[in-house]
Amino acid sequence: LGHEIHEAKSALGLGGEPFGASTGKDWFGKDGVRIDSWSPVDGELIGSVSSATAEDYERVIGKAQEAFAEWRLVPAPKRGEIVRQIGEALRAHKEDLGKMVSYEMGKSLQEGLGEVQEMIDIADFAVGLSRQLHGLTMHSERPEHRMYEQYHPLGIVGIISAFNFPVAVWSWNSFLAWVCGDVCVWKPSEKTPLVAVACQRIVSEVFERNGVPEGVSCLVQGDYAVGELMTNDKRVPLVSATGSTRMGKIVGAAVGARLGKSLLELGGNNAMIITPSADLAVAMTAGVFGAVGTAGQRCTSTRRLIVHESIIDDVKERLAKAYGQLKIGDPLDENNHVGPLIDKDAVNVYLGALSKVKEEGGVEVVSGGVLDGPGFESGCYVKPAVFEARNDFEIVQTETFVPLLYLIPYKTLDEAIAIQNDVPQGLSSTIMTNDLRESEKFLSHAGSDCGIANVNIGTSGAEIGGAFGGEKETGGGRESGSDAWKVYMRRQTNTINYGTAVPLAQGIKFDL
Ligand code: UN1
Repeated sequence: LGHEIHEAKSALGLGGEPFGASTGKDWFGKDGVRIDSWSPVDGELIGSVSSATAEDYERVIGKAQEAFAEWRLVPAPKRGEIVRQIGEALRAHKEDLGKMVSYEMGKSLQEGLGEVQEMIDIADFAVGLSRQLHGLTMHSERPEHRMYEQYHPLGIVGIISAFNFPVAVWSWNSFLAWVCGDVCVWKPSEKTPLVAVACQRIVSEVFERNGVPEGVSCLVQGDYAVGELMTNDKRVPLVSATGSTRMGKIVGAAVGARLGKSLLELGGNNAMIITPSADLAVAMTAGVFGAVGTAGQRCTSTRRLIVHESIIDDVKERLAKAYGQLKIGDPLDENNHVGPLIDKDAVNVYLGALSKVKEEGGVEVVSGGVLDGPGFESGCYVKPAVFEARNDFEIVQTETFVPLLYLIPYKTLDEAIAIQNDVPQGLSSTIMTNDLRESEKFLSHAGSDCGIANVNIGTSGAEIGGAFGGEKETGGGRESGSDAWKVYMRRQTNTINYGTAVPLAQGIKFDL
């Protein structure tokens, strides 16, 4: 493992000391507090960066402002061509970057590679989009007048990303923002600073080769304090933040106080309804992957199974059997299904949740626990657990970012939908059914209240082509596919008079 990681690190240019801030090929900021990156896989120190200081941040914003003045003048399809080359560079680095994501964050190698694939896919999507930043035209009510709308670049986009998708979430934002003509300042999670350095190096090389100005892609390392510089900064018209609802409320309030725009992707409490007509083999594969994949650390992870009472015993048996077959261990070993949690703090959160669900009256279906011994030296490996619970338990209402699944019985579909919706969050949801009436009701305006509602597939694993995001405490933002690009641009309505008279709207007369 040591050797492979060493090779990936040097291929990604992570050999030297990466400083705390970058505006492209220019790296600086070595005076801030040191951030060490420890791998949850084996507990080894991977490397360190410095936090960007307020001075570093100012230097970054200065460069970003200068860069924006130039970048917005580059025709959108030409900007798309640069993003196309970034996609190519990511293809070339897919193995190494995927491996580093897996090693620094702890997700399985397959998922690490999948995350880089999502970046490649969004690059392709952005290239097409660069020729389709359409506005509408409309008919003016006045003679010899033309009316239309256009989308202009917005300026500096601040991106605050989380540890669980340490590179893909940045790409969903930045690749779209770049074709839209914006420049980006990225504050990655302080738990995964090195894969961010790798990405910044990859894009900087492409930018440099194409003569793109320094400052179109910027990186500032650090914790919430660096994020705060951005959220309070009027020079940053849009802040896109992914993370906990707690964080999102702070970011949303700060950006809102200066009437800036925020795009929030916050917690989920995603449920799968399993009806009597469900194909249980499909439901089990989708449900178990949703609950234990990425060790339960996706915002789309399945946290609740809402199961019809007539099949709940069957589901329990199948779950116990499936969980019994899970292999937990080194995520870089393709035989394992479940890797470690991100760090020991997360392990404590997991333990706290286990005691809390028991205290509230949850009944154990599959028991949990922390693993120790050879292979588990990092102390971050835990057993995915399942409890029968009630939806109104405090712990069930909370997003706990660990592989802990709650089973909740129901009698009628209306009750199941009410349970599904009765949580503060509204990200992803799904129903397992072969009954058309049930699936249509679930997808109707009286059905799921989430930003994502599926039938016969899991809650996690959304494709980049759709708009991604959710309602209620999930924050309301949409990113990635569909028309999510519009948030990265400012809309302008234009009316042009090509006649010689000045007819007023609404039929008003004003003669001089
Ligand atoms: C996240 O967990 O922050 O749907 C995003 C999925 C991924 C995205 C998850 N495509 O699981």
